[in-house]
Amino acid sequence: MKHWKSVGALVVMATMLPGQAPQAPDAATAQALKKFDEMKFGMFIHWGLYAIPAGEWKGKYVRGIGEWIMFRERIPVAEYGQLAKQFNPVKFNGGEWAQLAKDAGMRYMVITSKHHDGFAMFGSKASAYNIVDATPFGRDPMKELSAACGERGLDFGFYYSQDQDWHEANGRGNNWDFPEKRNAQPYLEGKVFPQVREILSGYGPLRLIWFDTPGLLSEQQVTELRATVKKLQPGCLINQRIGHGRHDYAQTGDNAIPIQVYTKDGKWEVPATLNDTWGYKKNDQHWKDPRDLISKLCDIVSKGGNYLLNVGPTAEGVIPADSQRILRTIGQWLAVNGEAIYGTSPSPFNMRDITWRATAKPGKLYLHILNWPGKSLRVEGLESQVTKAYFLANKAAVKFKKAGNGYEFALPAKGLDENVTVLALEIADQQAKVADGFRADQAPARLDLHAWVARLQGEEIRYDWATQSATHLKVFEQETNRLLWYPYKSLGGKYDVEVTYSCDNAAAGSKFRITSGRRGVAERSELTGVVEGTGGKFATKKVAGVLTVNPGAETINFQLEGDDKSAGMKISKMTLVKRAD
Ligand code: JFZ
Repeated sequence: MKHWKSVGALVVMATMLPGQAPQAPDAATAQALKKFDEMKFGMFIHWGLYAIPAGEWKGKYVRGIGEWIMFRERIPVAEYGQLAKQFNPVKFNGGEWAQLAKDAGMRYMVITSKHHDGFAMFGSKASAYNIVDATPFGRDPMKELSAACGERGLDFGFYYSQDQDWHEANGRGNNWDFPEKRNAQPYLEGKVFPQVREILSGYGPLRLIWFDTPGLLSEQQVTELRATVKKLQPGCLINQRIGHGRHDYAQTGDNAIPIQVYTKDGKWEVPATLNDTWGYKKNDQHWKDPRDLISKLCDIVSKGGNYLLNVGPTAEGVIPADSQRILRTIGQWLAVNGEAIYGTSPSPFNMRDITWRATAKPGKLYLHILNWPGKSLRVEGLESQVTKAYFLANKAAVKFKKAGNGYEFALPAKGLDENVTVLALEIADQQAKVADGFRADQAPARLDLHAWVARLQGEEIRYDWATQSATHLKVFEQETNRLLWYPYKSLGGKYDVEVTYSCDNAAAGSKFRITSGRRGVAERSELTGVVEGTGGKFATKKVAGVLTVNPGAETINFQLEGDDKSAGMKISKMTLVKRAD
């Protein structure tokens, strides 16, 4: 699958760097950003013609994300376009989708108005390649959906693929039907600007527009695109994937969560999947555990982000039952614990392990207990006086005492909630005072990068809750499974590295590689080693050499290389130990 990396992804990734300042907000944008920050949790929907093949082409399973099937299989426009004649989502019901989002505790919805395949999922005058004119369905589902969201008080927004368009000779990406040479301007003028005006005019107020994979548009073109949006709806937020820093708020990579509180570059959002695809794939049953997703919501919000969680409806217009089950479980948790999520500010503490996370409101701290610590919880570095502590789940008072440089809370033997139990604290200060070394903007000198905090990339890799480690580190020629951590300006300097893992003696011997840097940029730091047998028990091993993490580093990676004899190893964490030099 060489083309996947070389043609599409790489060009795109290299421009997807965090750490870009947003545009200075005018009044309408500032007000929208405030609302957006309060919402914390939204529904992403990838829905289009790709839901028909659903991850299979001509009887063959196609690896990778479902909405990329046209690209991966080099399906000619004429052939892919035939799918429109079959697209008839008779079971679509906008009210049900909006209600599901509401039941999940989501506060906004973002749906694909046009993905990279170029097919408009709304009635478009600018291109006949749209759901009203080209399908037997003949309806505009986006009208119904935007209205249904409005009725339920959910904010609404559109995803729009502005640069990649595999249906158009002058859109980016399709080099199997069209010559490589491309002139983006007529494509922008003929399709993108008119369609963007259409989606901003016919569907009520949009909270945001979600552009994607900016790639190769010029700064001038992107500036014009931004102006097109703001002229019609000044309060419509623009996401970072518009490119050239013309955004109002940022995206992390998909399923990529910063390792620490991250507030240096304005508001950000984590787009994430419930399984391993965005567009529906019938074979993808790798559903994430609601406990994991709820914990990730707490983790993201405590670091300053929003969580945009995706569903991929079928070609009939149905959101898969497993997605619905998972989302409703999250909603039940939020119905009890939403006070600790919506409208909160990020943690005043840095993140030292995966026991708890914090969010804050004036005079209050919420401790989200992700991994039950037993009969007491120690919170080091909390200097503000605690006046009251209680669980959100039952309002029962919790005993506490000052201990060392912080507090100790007396807990029952087990959590009140099988997912995350929230302990609310009332404190004597409006904003918590935190001791030196424990504050959010200070990285601990010994920093554990837990597997749970990493993005686990690849179809085979799994997180094992029992041992809190990642496993199935399969090696493939082009898309090796790996762990990726995102420092996002929280680290800088030289580090000794330790890896904590277990490996059966018989499986030992694969080479591993740890890198820090930016994809596609020369100045990378890299360490290698060999996986040792640990008799199946967890052990901490020092890695030879020194890892340099510069403040602009996008990721820190761990992966196997060459063979994957040791794929079944379990990695629980990497520890970065700051060097004096
Ligand atoms: C893009 C799309 O190509 C994909 O189909 C989906 O819509 C997703 C939400 O966005 O894929 C990306 C874009 C950026 C990164 C990763 C995948 N990134 O910055 O890491």
